[in-house]
Amino acid sequence: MTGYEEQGYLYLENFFSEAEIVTIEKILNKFHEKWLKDNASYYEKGLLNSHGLTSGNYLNEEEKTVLFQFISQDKLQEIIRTVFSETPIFLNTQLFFDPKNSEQKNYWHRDIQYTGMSVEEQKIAICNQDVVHFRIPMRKESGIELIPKTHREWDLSEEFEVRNSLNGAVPSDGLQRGKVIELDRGDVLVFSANMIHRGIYGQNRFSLDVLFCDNIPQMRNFIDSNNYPSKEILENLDNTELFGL
Ligand SMILES: O=C(O)CCC(=O)C(=O)O
Repeated sequence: MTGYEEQGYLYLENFFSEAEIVTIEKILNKFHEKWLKDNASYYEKGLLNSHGLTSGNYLNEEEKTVLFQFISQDKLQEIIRTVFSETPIFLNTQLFFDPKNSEQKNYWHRDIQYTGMSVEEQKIAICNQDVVHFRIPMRKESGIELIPKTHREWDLSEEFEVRNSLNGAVPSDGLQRGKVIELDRGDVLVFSANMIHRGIYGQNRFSLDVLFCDNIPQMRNFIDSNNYPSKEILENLDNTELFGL
């Protein structure tokens, strides 16, 4: 399980058993059904993810406990220890699905480009802070296309133009250094949100992303404590330092 620091991602095939996936799948389905009902207009307009599965009232305490037990389980801790040099902190959960319109284009980006930091600040920040996605697909999907090593390295000019729509480029243009990682049920893709990446839509994808980040003040500002486990739920979890705000 090595290579994250150099490449910016780890692909672990067949990491979860069918039984482990089934346990969370029914909870994710329930959340998604309720979310779709309440967010139909956003879905119509092109939204392709939801977040905050562990906050709000779509799931009950028991379901949230199961999700948190999944998130904080020892098996994932092993990956976390190889990815982060110090214990990170839980950030949030997301669900990724296909856009309603199958013609909708995907978009290359770094998550950090949406934080309001200047480009110069972003160049520095990718070298000393990280948000890491653990993508856990419920179905076979076309996965994520990413540019290895860009979690710590800045763009080539072509890449910068594409993700920022400059000089006639658009964010869905192909990029030469892109590497597609296809995923199947049971696999995990761990990747840095610092990287230049895009989702590949299709195959009715349905993936849970669990996000962790460095436990540093700049990152803690992005944490919404509503997503965190209650005192009662915490008593049923191991590795509670992940939730130690
Ligand atoms: O899967 C997708 O559509 C995009 C994923 C992504 O960009 C992200 O997780 O930051």
